[in-house]
Amino acid sequence: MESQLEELRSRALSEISSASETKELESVQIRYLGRKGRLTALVRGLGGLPEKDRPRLGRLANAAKRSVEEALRSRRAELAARKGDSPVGEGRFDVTLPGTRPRIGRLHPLTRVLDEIIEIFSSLGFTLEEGPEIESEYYNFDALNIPADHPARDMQDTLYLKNGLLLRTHTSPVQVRVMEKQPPPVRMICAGKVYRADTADASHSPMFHQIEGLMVDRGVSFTDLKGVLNLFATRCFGPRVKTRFRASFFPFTEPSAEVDISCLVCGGRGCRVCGSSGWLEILGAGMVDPEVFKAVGYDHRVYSGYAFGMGIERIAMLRHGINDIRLFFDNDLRFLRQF
Ligand code: 2NL
Repeated sequence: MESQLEELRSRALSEISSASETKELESVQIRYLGRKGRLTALVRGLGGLPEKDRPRLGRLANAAKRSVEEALRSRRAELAARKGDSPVGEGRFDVTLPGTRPRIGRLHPLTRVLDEIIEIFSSLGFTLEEGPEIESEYYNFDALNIPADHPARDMQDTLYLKNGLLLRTHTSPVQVRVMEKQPPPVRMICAGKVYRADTADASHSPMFHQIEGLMVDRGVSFTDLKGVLNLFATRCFGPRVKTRFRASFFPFTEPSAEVDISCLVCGGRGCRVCGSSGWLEILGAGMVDPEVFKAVGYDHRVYSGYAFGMGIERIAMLRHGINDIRLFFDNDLRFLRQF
């Protein structure tokens, strides 16, 4: 009996220490300590022994049970710690390992270019103004001297809403609203989203961003416009950049110009990016048409002014060599993380 007990105990212990899963431990427990377990059966068998042997063998049997129970407990703890499913068990984590660095967000490339342009004009005394993205035909077209039959008003170009409202196609209505509200002098810029009925492709997006500027006072001339835009071009694209003013037409300015900078890629010699012309168009500008002043109640015989407008995506694409406007709106982190 004694040797049987010792044999069961040592077998149980060796099975416990070689168990590599908690499940195995459970089956060992059942096999030895369960209702029909071997150790349990042996203890039950004590009843049939002679009276004088019972106390001693009873103590031995209980000691064997306790040592098996204790071995099960400690092996369970070991396995749990190794699996890492114990809350704070040994070996759960190595505090000396380097941590995972949290990813830090950043500003969108359009926000960065926009902030920079705003800073350039703020430093020249221009205020930053805002206005609604949902506009009336009056502020978006009529007040800007855009005729009723102008192609820009077509359903194909403008996104119309109910009740004669529309999504602004440029930020100019903001300037009209500011002029209506306050007398000259005005020296302002406005920036924001504008909308066109365009299908997205590499160079079109139904929503994009514009920044416009307006200066109105007595004696404002085209020379003032050239000075401010030349300064803008060098601050935005670097001190070596040259500008070129080409005659153009807008219904709301007269005279009007389109402004080019010397190609950022080839420096003006001609390359693929500038289409071998050596020049890149960056904005449109001109002297505010007297018809616009009439609409807002400014006396065009006393005041003159200049205005300009540019697409922020276009500026950002030129600066960073980006060839598809849709990249700005895909929110693909592989793109955004490069800025
Ligand atoms: C372009 C050209 C331009 C203006 C915008 C303007 C606004 C008022 C009066 C007169 Cl209230 N003009 N804005 C003038 C010339 C050009 O934008 O190519 N934009 C992307």
